[in-house]
Amino acid sequence: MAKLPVSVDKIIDDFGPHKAYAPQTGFHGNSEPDKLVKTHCCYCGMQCGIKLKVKDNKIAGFEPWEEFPFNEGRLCPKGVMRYMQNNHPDRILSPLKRVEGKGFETTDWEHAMSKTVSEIKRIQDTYGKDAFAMLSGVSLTNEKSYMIGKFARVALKTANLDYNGRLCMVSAGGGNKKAFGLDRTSNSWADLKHAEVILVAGANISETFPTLTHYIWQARDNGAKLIVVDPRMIPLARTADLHLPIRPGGDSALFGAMLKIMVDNDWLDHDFIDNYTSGFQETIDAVKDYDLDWAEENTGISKELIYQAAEMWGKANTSFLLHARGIEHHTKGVENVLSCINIVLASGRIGRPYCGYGTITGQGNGQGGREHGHKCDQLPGNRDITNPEHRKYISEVWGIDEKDMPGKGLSAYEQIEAIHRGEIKGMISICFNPLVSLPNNNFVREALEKLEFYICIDTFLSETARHADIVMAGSLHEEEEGTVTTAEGRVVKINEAITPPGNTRRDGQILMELADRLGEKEKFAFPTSEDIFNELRVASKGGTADYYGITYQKVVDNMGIFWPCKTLDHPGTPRLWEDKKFETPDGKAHFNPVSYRPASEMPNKEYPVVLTTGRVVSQYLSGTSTRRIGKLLDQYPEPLLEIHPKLAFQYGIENHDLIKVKTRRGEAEFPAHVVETIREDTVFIPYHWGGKHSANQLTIDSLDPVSKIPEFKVCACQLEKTGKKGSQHLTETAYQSSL
Ligand SMILES: Nc1nc2c(c(=O)[nH]1)N[C@H]1C(S)=C(S)[C@@H](COP(=O)(O)OP(=O)(O)OC[C@H]3O[C@@H](n4cnc5c(=O)[nH]c(N)nc54)[C@H](O)[C@@H]3O)O[C@H]1N2
Ligand SMILES: Nc1nc2c(c(=O)[nH]1)N[C@H]1C(S)=C(S)[C@@H](COP(=O)(O)OP(=O)(O)OC[C@H]3O[C@@H](n4cnc5c(=O)[nH]c(N)nc54)[C@H](O)[C@@H]3O)O[C@H]1N2
Ligand code: SF4
Ligand SMILES: [Mo]
Repeated sequence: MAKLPVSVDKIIDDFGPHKAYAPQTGFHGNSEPDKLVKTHCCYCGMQCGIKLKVKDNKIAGFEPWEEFPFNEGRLCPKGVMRYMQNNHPDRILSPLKRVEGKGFETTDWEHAMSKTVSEIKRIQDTYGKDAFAMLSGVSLTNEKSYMIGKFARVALKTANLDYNGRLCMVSAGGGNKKAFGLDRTSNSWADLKHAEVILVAGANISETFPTLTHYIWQARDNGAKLIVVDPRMIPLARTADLHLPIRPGGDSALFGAMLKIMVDNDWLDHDFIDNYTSGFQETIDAVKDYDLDWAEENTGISKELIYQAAEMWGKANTSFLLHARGIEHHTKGVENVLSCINIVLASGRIGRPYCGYGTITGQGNGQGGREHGHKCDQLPGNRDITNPEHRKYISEVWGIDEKDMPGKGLSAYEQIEAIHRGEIKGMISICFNPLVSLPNNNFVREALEKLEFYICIDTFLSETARHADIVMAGSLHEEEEGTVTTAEGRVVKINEAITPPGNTRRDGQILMELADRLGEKEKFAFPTSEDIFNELRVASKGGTADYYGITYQKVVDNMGIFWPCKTLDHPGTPRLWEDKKFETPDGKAHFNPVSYRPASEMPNKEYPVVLTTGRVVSQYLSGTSTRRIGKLLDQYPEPLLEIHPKLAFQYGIENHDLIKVKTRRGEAEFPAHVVETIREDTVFIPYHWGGKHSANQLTIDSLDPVSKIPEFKVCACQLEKTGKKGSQHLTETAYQSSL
């Protein structure tokens, strides 16, 4: 059933060209609101508290929520603009159906639902249950994440459910589970303020978690030393004591070398290592040859800096190590994480005041969303779908026979490969824009067009939604009640500020109706979000991510509760492992030997430059929301190629010249941004744009063997100057580039 591609001109005719939107003056909330709703920002994992101003069932502005303990009213550029997505003229206000070769027409819910269910049944009857796959996302609440896990296994009865955290937190999750048996940052951010040394690896905190920067500044005021490991001199690095400008892909070599220096100088906590850890000897054996010459060669950092970093870290009394996607988006993402954990365990500085370690979770509910069972290998409470006891417990909670519980499914990118192989024929996605965010996205586009039937639940007609047969008009964060878990492990309450506009529906309602029509009405009869949460509490009970003792009332009364919280009278756990009992089978924290290996694609003569990708402060993920908000777009209208003046000189490139970047997957043009803040052998492109401005046309689709995360942070490229053009020229098209 080959499909004709949707004409993009037709889409623009139907819906009008996208307009970056700024509401009229007066709409910012100058008039008296009908109500102020305390909730949280819809974007990153900080989940800053915010008060939304509601007027006539529309979000009309915001006020700071100063009492909320994490951000105390502070917000970043995205947080203060987020309310503008709510009334955006591009919002999908009704379900849509694709008309072959033409574009989309509005349709009613009856058609959208009945067509979807008949196609699910047709595909599953013809090709088997697993031929229908599901992709979801962790901008969704805990309640929706939990319901999606249950929906895929109980209503769709497919093994093939995965989520966009696969592109985000899975390397950290894999490392944390191996080392600690539990996947959460060890201490709340409050402990950062009094740490003596803070090491930040591959996390551009001032741009990606701006409100967390305040905690680091407070620590600096208290005398903390700061070490930043990043190929770019990111804003945080400009005031750091040490900036280690690592060559992308070199982190496990750096942390291995630091561990060896700590051992050689006996900057170790022997009591902690002997009594509360296992695997130390094998781990130090693995790095015994990592001398400073070897380390300089494999990290691109001078020996002196490496030694100074090891000494600063090794001699500290209290410390906090933070990392994010810079070390995790690699084919050795899990190994990089473990190599960080090794230097934390060797120092013994964990499970104590002002001594912490953690990944900085990216998406709004990146933490909760990775606990409640919408990963392809996971069941609620961070249980394992292949573990017979875990399967039995969750089957009982769900009221199904254990033998009907599907097994482990394919991860996100593996699903795309399975579509190409003809094994997956139909798909439903919610809150995921894979066409912009998966690597090697020309291959992803071909896969989407191969699907016999594809349904997308979204709030905007994303690049991916344009390849759907049915688009269901879902709800924004502010349109459905629930909870999310912030990056520090605090479960907070999302409040419904307005009802979904036009002919849109709450995501939860859409999933429940689909489950009903698939014959599973009773198992999805949740009158309220709180009812879903109460089932989640039971499902998580006894798992490592235990939410049983958390209730909506407790969350509201305390402005958040840190999990684990096992009983109703327990106050929650801001600081883990104070008793030094870890969640591993032997109760010890595990060192893991890590041997450095290079990235899957290293530069060579033909492709001589390293390409790395990431974010800018004013745009969020695949940009569906932030590319539509005028003031955010003005700040950074189109993707620029960051390049060092020396490398630029080699190619005769000047600021704003157009540069063709070519990799083994594809090519694309970007205006040059010549800056001294990047390594001379590396270029950087932000990935928030689609179509011909998408960085992911270039990235490599090799995956970490354990976590299956793609190697977004390293591949090899060629550069060619193609024109001398001002960047302004591209602005209009960059916004509309949504093929
Ligand atoms: N403004 C904004 N904020 C966001 C988001 C957004 O899209 N926009 N997204 C949210 C989400 S989901 C996430 S996951 C987080 C991501 O937050 P971060 O991980 O901080 O963001 P990135 O820009 O992907 O990567 C961070 C840094 O890694 C560096 N880097 C690249 N390669 C390497 C390497 O090999 N080693 C090391 N040590 N560093 C390297 C890059 O130069 C970059 O500065 O941000 C969250 N916050
Ligand atoms: N090259 C490169 N690629 C990357 C990265 C990188 O650093 N470099 N980073 C990766 C990372 S860390 C991440 S997290 C991924 C993110 O990748 P995606 O998950 O694809 O990005 P989002 O933009 O969050 O896509 C979410 C979609 O859901 C919609 N949406 C948002 N909220 C809701 C909601 O409440 N309900 C419904 N129904 N829909 C909603 C949005 O409109 C959007 O279309 O990208 C990854 N891709
Ligand atoms: S730091 Fe994150 S949660 Fe806070 S306002 Fe900015 S985007 Fe929103
Ligand atoms: Mo992410």
